[in-house]
Amino acid sequence: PQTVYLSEYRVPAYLVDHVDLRFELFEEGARVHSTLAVRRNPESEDTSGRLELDGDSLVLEGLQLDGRDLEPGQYENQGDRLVIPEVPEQFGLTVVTWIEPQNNTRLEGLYKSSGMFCTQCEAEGFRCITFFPDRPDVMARFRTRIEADRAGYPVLLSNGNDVERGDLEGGRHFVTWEDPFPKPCYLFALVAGDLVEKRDSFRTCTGREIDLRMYVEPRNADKCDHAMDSLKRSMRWDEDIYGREYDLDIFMIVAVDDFNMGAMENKGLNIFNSSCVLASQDTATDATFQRIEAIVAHEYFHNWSGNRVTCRDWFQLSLKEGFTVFRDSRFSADMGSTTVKRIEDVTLLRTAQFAEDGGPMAHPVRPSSYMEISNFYTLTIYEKGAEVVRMIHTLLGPDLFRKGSDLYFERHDGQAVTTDDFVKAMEDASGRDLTRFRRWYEQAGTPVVTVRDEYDEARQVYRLDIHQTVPDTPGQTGKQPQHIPFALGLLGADGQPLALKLVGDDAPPAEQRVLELTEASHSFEFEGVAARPVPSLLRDFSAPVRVDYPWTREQLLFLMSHDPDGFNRWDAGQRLAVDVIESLVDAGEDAEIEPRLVSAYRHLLTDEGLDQALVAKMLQLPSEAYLIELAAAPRVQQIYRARTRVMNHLAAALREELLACYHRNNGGAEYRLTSDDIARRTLRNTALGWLLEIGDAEGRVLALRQFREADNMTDRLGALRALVNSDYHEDREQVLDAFYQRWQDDPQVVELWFSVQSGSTRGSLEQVRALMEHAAFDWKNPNKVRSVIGVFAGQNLAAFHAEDGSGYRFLAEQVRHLDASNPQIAARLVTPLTRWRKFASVHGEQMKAALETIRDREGLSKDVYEVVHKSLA
Ligand code: HT7
Ligand code: ZN
Repeated sequence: PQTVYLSEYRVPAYLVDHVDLRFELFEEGARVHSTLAVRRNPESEDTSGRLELDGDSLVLEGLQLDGRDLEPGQYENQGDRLVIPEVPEQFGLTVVTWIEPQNNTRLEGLYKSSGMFCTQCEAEGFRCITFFPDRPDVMARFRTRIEADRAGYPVLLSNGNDVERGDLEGGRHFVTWEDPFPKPCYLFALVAGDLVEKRDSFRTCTGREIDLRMYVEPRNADKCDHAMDSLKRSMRWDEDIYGREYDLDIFMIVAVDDFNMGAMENKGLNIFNSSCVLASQDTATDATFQRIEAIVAHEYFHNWSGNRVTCRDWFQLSLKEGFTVFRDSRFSADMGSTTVKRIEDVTLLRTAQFAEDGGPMAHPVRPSSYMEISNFYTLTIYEKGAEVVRMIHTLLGPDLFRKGSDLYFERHDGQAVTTDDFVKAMEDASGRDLTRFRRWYEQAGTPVVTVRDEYDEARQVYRLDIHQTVPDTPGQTGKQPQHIPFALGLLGADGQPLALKLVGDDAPPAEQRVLELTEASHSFEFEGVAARPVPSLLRDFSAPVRVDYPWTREQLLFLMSHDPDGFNRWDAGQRLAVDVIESLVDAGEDAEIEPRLVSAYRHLLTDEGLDQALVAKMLQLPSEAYLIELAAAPRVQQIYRARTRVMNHLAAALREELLACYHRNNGGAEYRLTSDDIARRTLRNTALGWLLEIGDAEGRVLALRQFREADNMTDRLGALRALVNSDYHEDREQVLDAFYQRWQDDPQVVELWFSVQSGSTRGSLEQVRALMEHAAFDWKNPNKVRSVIGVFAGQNLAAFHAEDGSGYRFLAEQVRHLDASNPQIAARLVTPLTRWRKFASVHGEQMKAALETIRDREGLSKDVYEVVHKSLA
């Protein structure tokens, strides 16, 4: 496969002003008539007169230029490209293609899911529908006519407004849609199916009434309210916080079962993976409700950050994704608990994005090359990209940041631009120089910030020496220092924050400072410090870096109870738990477990005056994945055993407190989605999980009762998970069976049922293989593949890293199988194996061998080829 380079970007030679589409949909395929109004781009240096259009898996049935058929000698159909060597300055081009959506298992372009037609065009799916300049800097107005059988497909949707509809011969009908906003073809969408419509409306800040519509299969009609409410909250929030008003008269959401990602922001017609939009108290957990709110918001926010202002090319993907994740994250924080949301974001970043940034696929937020763009929808582009925008927000402050975003939207409305244009708007609006800050977009790798401190009692000065390095990553060495906003505070021995005054700095004393690190090394001296303080570093995780500071356990315990920064209080607890677990990895079975960890957890469980949402987070031990990420050469079985030992020890020592916590939080009240209620449910289910972990008999009775009596899925699944992760084998089988009997007709609940089992550390590889034989497992459905195979490799780490290498061989086998039908999902699934260099010798070699079996598969897709070859290089 070919590599595409950012340095080779050229403006398009031809622009398309208008696209007229006509879809004839049939059971045996679809005919697509596309008429393009094309003109030469005056800004292009290419004056050859040669037009090149992208295509993929298309049968060309007709080609006309300005109404005249082109003879075979006048064009060249190269399969992935249609070339017309000589075209006029301006012309109309009609292309007729035949495609087979019913056989499209890649789920790119036009495909069928549960009997309905739907599209996924980002990033390069439109070329699977018709020949077209499939690049985001070609923006056109679309008019789309859809024709289909009326009985089978009563609902026909596309972008914009419906302008005409009517009947056709043979029981068929049509609807025509017109989208007034020029857009790249990746935002095109079409849906045809037998769907029910749920309606609502939203009055914008200027008094326009927007028609809100959700389209779902009839059996899901009662699962739309939460998404609809989330949508209205998002629309209001974007007006309040960013001054962004919705622009069309209609906004539509469609749920489809087979979808490669979470959702897609097509203009005016967002398409969602069913699991990311449908919810009811009975079928969705708190986490699902929160995820839906975040994704609905994310897709809606794209209407401005992505659609009105789009990307010039796919190297700029983080322009829309990083910014939009930042926006949805602030929205979720505003809707719930800011600290909890920050903890969740940082947990994902530190566990998975840091791993990506340290692995073979490491790439900058703005990559400079790729083979397959679908492989670059990564945690680096999304989550690190959001952190980069967040740092701009921290450096500028909220008012100047808003000025910058206003300028960005105003300056670039209707354009396809770059991440640099975004930074420039922020610079111009604020007057700040972000030259060095741009390195965050250019350099891959997680910076390491080393902090050492010294206290001078005689001068009453506390000094911090801070040094940063950015590690080498594939293809990038010798990196420059980055511009890091480093928030910190100092605590006195009484636990009170000190007023910070830097030597030689006129700024008035403050309890928190954001130091700006721009050089490799800095020293900061704080004056008037009466005694050695405890530093609270990188508050609220002000930059996506690793901090290296020689924490003592005393300091961590101190911060756990005194730090006014909620995030750092949680982080101190995590660091302490990591330290305790790591110290046990090489110790004997009888090594003592830090008694102060038990007292700290006891305090968390018993002090009801603490923020219970934060407590619920603080009680979660660092995950195995995070412990593995932190280790230089992780030995997974030992890490797993050490972590389990600590959990069992805590559970046994705190049994009474856990039972009290369970009963105290055993509501009985009406199910609500406030952060208090969510914290309560998290606490009681955490307590239950720990009690079952040690096989507590009373815990077992409570779990069985909760499973039977729960009036919501969070509690029902909490009880199920606790029992599945216990040694009560009979109960385990019984509840699993009862659960399946009750929910087998609901695919989203069956996905939960699958993942509870495949992610259970009590489960074996044989059990996972058995799940794949289950009637509900479906290779064609990405959610099922993820919930069984993906969850096994990502969460059941002791089994995945089994000493005999069986977990690795299993994953390789599934990737080889899936690659033939859905390369995008296959390439994502392979990720855990790509980290083979990190693991101690035997494991690493086994992982590498498994990767080689994938590499050697004949007819490997471009998607999997890129990931496997780069990770073996
Ligand atoms: N912008 C959307 C990306 C997306 C996607 C990318 C590749 C393959 C399939 C896909 N489905 C959706 C989702 C988002 O970030 O909003
Ligand atoms: Zn997005």
